[in-house]
Amino acid sequence: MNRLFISLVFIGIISCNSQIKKNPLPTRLAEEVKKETQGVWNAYQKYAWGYDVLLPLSKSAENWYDKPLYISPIDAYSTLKVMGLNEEAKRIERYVADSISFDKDIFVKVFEVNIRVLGGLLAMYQYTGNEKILAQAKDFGDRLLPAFSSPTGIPYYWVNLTTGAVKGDTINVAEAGTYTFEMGILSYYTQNPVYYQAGKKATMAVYERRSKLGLVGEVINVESGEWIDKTSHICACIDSYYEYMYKTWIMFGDPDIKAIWDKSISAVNKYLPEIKDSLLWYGRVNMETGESTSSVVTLYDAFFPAVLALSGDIDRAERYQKTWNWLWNHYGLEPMAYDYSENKITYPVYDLNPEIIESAFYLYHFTGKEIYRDMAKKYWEDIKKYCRTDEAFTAIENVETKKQSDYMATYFLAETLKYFYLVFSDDPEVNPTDYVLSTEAHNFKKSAFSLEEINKRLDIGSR
Ligand code: DMJ
Repeated sequence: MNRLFISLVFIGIISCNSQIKKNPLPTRLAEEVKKETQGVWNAYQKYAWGYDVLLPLSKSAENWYDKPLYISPIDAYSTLKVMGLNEEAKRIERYVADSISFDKDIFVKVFEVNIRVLGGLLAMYQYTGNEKILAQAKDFGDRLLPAFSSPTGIPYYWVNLTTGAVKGDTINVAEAGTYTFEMGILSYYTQNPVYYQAGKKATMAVYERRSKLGLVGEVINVESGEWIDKTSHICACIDSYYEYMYKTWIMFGDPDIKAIWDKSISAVNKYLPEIKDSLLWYGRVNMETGESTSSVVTLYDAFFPAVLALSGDIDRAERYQKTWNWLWNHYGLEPMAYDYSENKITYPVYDLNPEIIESAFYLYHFTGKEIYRDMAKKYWEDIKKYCRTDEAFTAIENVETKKQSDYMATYFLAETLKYFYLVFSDDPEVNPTDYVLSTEAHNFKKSAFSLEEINKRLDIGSR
């Protein structure tokens, strides 16, 4: 009896220990990521408060334009909230509500500020319900709208935030068609369909110019709608055009967008994949002939396993993530551009980009396989080893020499650190089933948007 009791206790201890030990890393790592984020945020406040970007090596700051748009804090807000860094987040909310104005006589890149500034403001409103924040988001959205006044509906590259003047009639497809998500949320919150309809018109205008094969090119003229570059791929310069089709569909249920996703993804999966040394790559082809034009890919492409997994194509997602994981491990960080036929780097920088971590997070969520957390763990160790500075993290000039350069992109706070935190957290509240994360990782809870209201406020079905 005693022996049985002792054995049961022993077994109990073993199984209890094994439960505790089963996954000791993730929570500890999530805490570590949170601590590092706090450190990075302190460095931003110390050296760059009021500016767009922190320069971690020179401990100074820089703006994108002549005047600041506060891009780092606005972009960082949702990450701070996800990690429960509420005091830090509150300071940003107060600052945005009471101390900043977007009435600035500067030309801004419509695509970049839409995903970072408008997306960040909308996430801030979602968390706070603060009407002053919504007013800022609406004001900013209104200042972007003149960009969509081209004959095709595809936005001009630049818009002046004060005058509404536009310039830049040549734009890549990511910059042309990545608006429906933020603009849709702005339409929902303001009950005015004008924003979503502008974003949707731009996406449809690109899609309607697809080739007979169902592919789009890389660069288009916003006035004539003519293709300037007919190279088709999923790399940087097109990437989020596809990402927003699927995410817009699951967020707003717009059947027009679902239809173009279905057609587009089948063309992409038909013409772009190429197997090299048993690894799956998505290369570059001519949009009209489908013939291969280049095997140079960009590290941005590592967003695609996440989108594939989200759309239910787990098999392709896992195969493609394996490719990116191979490349990461080959160099200990990813190069910005790589030629998979020649096995050589064509552009050696690593700018603290999030995509491969994002995909590890999605795949861990959808498959539950520990290998994806292990991948993320390796990326985290490498980033700490090579990109860490005494107070923050910085970009790498060359992934072979690992020489650091002096720049911490705003998406490092918005995306990279957030995805690390989420993949290392057990059962996180923010996950790809309950939330849709924008291309800049701003997270929005699906159940907070009612389908009936979406249809009304975004005017879905009006085309
Ligand atoms: C981010 O700013 C966005 O995810 C964008 O869509 C492309 N990638 C960068 C970060 O690499």
